[in-house]
Amino acid sequence: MKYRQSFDSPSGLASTAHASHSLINRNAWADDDDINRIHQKKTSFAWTSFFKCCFVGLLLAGIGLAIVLTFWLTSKTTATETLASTMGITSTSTTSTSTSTSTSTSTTSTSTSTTTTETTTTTAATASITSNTCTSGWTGVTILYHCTTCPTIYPNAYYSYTYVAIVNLTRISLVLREDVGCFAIDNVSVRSTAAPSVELISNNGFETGNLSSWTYCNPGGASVPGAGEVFNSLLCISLTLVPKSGSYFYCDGVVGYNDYLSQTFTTVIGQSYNVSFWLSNDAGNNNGTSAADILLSV
Ligand SMILES: [Ca+2]
Repeated sequence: MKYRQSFDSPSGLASTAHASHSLINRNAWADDDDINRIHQKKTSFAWTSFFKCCFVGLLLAGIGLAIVLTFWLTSKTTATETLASTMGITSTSTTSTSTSTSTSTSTTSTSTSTTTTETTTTTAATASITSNTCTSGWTGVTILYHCTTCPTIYPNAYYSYTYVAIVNLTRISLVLREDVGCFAIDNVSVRSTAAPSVELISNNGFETGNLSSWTYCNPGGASVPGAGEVFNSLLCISLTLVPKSGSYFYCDGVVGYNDYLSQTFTTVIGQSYNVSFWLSNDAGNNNGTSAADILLSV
């Protein structure tokens, strides 16, 4: 339509030329618009790309941060668990040590209480004893310790008594029989309560190695009479009988009859005395073939 009007008249040509110029201008404008639109599109595309890149970058940074946080939290949790585990092991070890100590203390206490057996008699009663050549003339007999079918006494047991003197010269006697094994006696002691540092019995621990200061009597002619002995002597072989102090003790394994070991000491009438000794027996309960009497007489 535009080309047919340009052949109708010159004015039409001019008009056509003007129109063509306008068209060119329009086309130029149109080109400018296109360029602007292209720029706008490019700019829009650039901003869009920029925002996309930022979004992708932020997304990747977020993922990276999440990974880092995950590793950090995981390692922290692991470290905490390791510490808790270590603390648990330490606590268990301490408890075990405490229990072991307590058991050891308890055992020591039991052993100590078994070692020492103390018997105290405050009232002295008189008794009659078998009359023989050893006991002839004895009166005012007070029996401190007595047993027949005597029990095993191990280790050494401590016996202590209080005695009120009735004369000025008092006798202490160890009357024993042990057909199978042996008795052992050590540290026979008599001390006045008024002067407790003074020992009234001589050779009371048998450390002379013999029976000096003592009177031995064997009325029945029994074999294997008692004697002051060193530990594990040939006369009274034993792995269990031991002196309470020093190297010697009185060992008596007399067979068939009683024998007597006595010593006298000076006393004051009405005065109280502490009488004590350590006794052991390595062959108890052997069917009535053992007996022991520790007694005082005048
Ligand atoms: Ca001794």
